[in-house]
Amino acid sequence: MSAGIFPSAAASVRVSVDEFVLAYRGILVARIFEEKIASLYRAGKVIGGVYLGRGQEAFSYALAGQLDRRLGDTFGACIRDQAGRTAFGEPLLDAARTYLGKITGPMRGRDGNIHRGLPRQGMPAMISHLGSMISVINGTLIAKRYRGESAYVGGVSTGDGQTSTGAFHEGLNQAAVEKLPLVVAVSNNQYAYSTPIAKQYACEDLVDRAAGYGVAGYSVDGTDLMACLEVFRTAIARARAGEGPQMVVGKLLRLSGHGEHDDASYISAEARSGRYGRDCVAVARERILEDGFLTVKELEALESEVQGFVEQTVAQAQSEEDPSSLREDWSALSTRRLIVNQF
Ligand SMILES: Cc1ncc(C[n+]2csc(CCOP(=O)(O)OP(=O)(O)O)c2C)c(N)n1
Ligand SMILES: [Mg+2]
Repeated sequence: MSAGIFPSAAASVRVSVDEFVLAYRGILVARIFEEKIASLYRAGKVIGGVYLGRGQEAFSYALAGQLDRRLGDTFGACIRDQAGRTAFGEPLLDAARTYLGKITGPMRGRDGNIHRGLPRQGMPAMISHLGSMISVINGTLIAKRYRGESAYVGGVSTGDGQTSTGAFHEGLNQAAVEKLPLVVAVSNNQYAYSTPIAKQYACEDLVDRAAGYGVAGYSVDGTDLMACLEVFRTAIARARAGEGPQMVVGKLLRLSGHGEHDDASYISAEARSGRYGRDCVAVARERILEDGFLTVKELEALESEVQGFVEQTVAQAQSEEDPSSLREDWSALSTRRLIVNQF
């Protein structure tokens, strides 16, 4: 299970059977949806890159699915957070429309993959520059503080590579100094593109860095949905209770290339066959059956409901209108008037 600076706190948290099954459904939606998007990409139907969260769904869901928009929580997603985005409340149809470049999508066909957001609902659009989302989420928290709001938490998703950027350091240090209710998730998937962690940092475990910032640190097996749910529940509760920033490092493996254009041939056989190379969806499924959370029949019914939901969502997006170059003005806002006047 989870271990770190507060192992006993995580151990005292209880996740109910219903919550676990709901979480399994959440990670399955993301997995099936992304498999579908990957096959559409290979069929040439997706313009732009496709970056999957395969193997990271449990860790992603466990943070974003336990934040609470009704309390004013905010979430800064990263590239492998399909599970977290959906769990936080982004309609799956928004994601399908974005990948397919549809005019009906939140980006109106301007972006083909992951820079969408729902800022009014607490999910700012993702910034590509690694580490920068921490400052953005800090900003949402400081704004809430100025407005006199209380009980809100900000979650932000990062990766191992991002922990070495200046933006990550500045953002986490600011959150610590300001004692912001921030939960930083670090998906340590053992690679930043093709760079292995041995070439990224010299400390034994990334969680060791938390102490340097003066923030609480937790380390968790990111392939274990139950452990992830428990550790994030603890971290979120502590942040909400005024105990300052929390940093959770999940050990896992990216079970795909950096993007679908990358065959990931550089990932070592040792990493693939190790404990953290396990597939979190398969591990959660096994847990459901082993602990009798659902019968085989109930589980299969849930899985076919999810399959149908994803297929229906993607089919709807596929049937919708593509943007028209004659009607759409895609110029930068600053030059829009100029272009419009030319017509
Ligand atoms: C500041 C910055 N440098 C480089 C990049 C290019 N880039 C995009 S994703 C990526 C790898 C990120 O690695 P990690 O944080 O471990 O996340 P992962 O892709 O493994 O999920 C890089 C180098 C970037 N977007 N921003
Ligand atoms: Mg990585």
